[in-house]
Amino acid sequence: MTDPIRVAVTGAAGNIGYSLLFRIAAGECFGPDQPVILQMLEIPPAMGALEGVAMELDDCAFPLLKGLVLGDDPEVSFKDANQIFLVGSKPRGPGMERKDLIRENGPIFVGQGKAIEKVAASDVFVLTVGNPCNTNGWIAMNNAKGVPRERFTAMTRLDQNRAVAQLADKTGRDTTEVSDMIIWGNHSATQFPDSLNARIGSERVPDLIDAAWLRGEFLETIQQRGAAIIKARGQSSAASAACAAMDHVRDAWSGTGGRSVSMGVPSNGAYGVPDGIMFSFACRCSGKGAYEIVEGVEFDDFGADKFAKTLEELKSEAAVVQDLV
Ligand code: NAX
Repeated sequence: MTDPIRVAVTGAAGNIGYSLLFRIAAGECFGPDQPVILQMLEIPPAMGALEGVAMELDDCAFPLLKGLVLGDDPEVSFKDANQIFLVGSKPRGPGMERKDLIRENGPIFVGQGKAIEKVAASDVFVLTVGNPCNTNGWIAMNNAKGVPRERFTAMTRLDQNRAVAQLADKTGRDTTEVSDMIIWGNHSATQFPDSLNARIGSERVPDLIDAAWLRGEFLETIQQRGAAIIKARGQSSAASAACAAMDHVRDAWSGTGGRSVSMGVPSNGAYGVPDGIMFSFACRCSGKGAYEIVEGVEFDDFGADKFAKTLEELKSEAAVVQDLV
């Protein structure tokens, strides 16, 4: 049998962790032939809950699960890790503004970035889910300068999946027929879900759905979907977030062929996004965490304006935590 890979998950006793860990252990992320060792990080007050999660993982007797490591020290949890899901972070408290959340959570990703550089495997691939995920991923990346920066990414796949589902629903088509539905920029309300360049089967979305809906209701639904789930469920998206995290990592590890997917990745200057900013682009993955940013996508004036706004927001988030990188 293949050697196990080490998969670290932070915030492992949280809601997303609870959905994510069992699916990874079942082989849904790395395939049915790839054994895994799960290395779970929590903060001291949550260690009791983490013990409970570990007991449940044991109780599943997963054939692919070859070990569990529990801890509150990133240098233990990230030791020799090939894949790291940075999920753990503090939720936004009452009356807290986005910039307060950035300042509150930023330091977590300083320490975790340093630990990744120090102890993770040389092929480590990192997905940041904890919000604000683009900026948190950017902080971790900048505190791990010994790790190739392309190995740090942030999650906008949930937004992409939401957009795909909305387009399929609107046209009565199957979700599998929707392609090139890319989220550009920040995982926040300024994100730009670009339906103009999306396709359903061989047809362009703007040829199938009227522009007013695409620019209005569709855009708003995707941008505000997270808030709508909180309102309905009383808790933020967890199972769908875990599903998207697995989609992101599965694609990065296995490759997407010619398919484009949305990933927050450090800019290489493409589309005029300043070098290093953790921006969601259209990416094609070639496996083992390698990917390229798809060049040459064109936007109309509406799209260019949305693109500029989400870029501005990311620049201003970076300015708030400049001292941390
Ligand atoms: P929970 O509050 O249920 O769980 C978070 C867990 O992280 C807790 O168990 C907490 O003890 C732990 N934690 C806090 N600080 C930590 C640290 N320094 N090291 C390790 N663990 C730590 O939140 P959950 O619903 O699981 O969401 C986790 C994060 O995902 C949040 O920041 C949330 O905003 C973000 N999300 C990101 C999404 C995305 O698309 N990028 C969508 C879903 C979600 O909103």
